[in-house]
Amino acid sequence: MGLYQLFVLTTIAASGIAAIILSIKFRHRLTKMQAMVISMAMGMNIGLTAGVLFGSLYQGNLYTSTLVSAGIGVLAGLASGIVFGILPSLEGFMSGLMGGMMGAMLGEMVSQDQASTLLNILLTLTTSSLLLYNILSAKNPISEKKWFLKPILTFVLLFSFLYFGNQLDKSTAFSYFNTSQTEKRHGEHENTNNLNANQIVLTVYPSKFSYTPSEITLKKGQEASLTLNNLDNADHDIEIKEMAVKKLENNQHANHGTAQADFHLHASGKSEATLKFTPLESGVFEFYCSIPGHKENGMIGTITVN
Ligand SMILES: [Cu+2]
Repeated sequence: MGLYQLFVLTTIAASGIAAIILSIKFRHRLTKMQAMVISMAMGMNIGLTAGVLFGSLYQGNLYTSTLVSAGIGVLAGLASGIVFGILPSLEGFMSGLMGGMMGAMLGEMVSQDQASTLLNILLTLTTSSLLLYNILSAKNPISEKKWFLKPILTFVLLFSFLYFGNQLDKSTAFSYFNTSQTEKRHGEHENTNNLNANQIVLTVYPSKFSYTPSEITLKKGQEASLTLNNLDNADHDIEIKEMAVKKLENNQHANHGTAQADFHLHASGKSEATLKFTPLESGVFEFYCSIPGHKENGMIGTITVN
């Protein structure tokens, strides 16, 4: 986990704790309806933020990120609503559940860069939601003393805090591990170009959402070996629909594609997989990654069979 991810996690934890303290402090000054709005805002925003964070950290493992984020969202919603009674608690619970689930899906499907941008927006929403306690409980916020200074000061403080967080290292989880493994694999493939022309290695670099190279050429009727060298933390695959091939050798990961796919090669995070096959018809075929969101992010290429 990078410093930025830790910053996001710490900020949502602090926001959750602040919500508990503020709920206790304001419990006699807010109506049930106002408390419901606040617990919904806290549950939803913290759930969404945690979701995008864990969805992007555990890319390829939506099950784990959904469970973790929904759990965090539910806790945050419950914690902010509990002192106000059953309705605000329920509202917080359901909003946290929904925020966590939706956030995890979002984090799973966007690239790391897009996730950082979304996290900045969601963190702003989360921390700003804490101001609802003051705003909703005030009899008439505009007529209070220093009504101008307070929001400006709050804005400057909040902005500086989030700006500082945004400068932190955004490299993703686990990048400090598995380095030796990656280097070893890198070495293995350094001379691929000098090998048999039909031994093709497609590399996926960390967080890049693309194949290198993305255009390959094969000879019809000649056996080819295609290796997916996945250096990313997330799972990736190569899927081709409607290309007639004869498969000569499947490795254990290679054959769990969708029913319509004629070609499917899957490589889990930080691993590689190879499939040997013979193309049986000529033409230009599109290949892509079948993991949700990856094709849309640019994991696409073409195979030309002559
Ligand atoms: Cu992929």
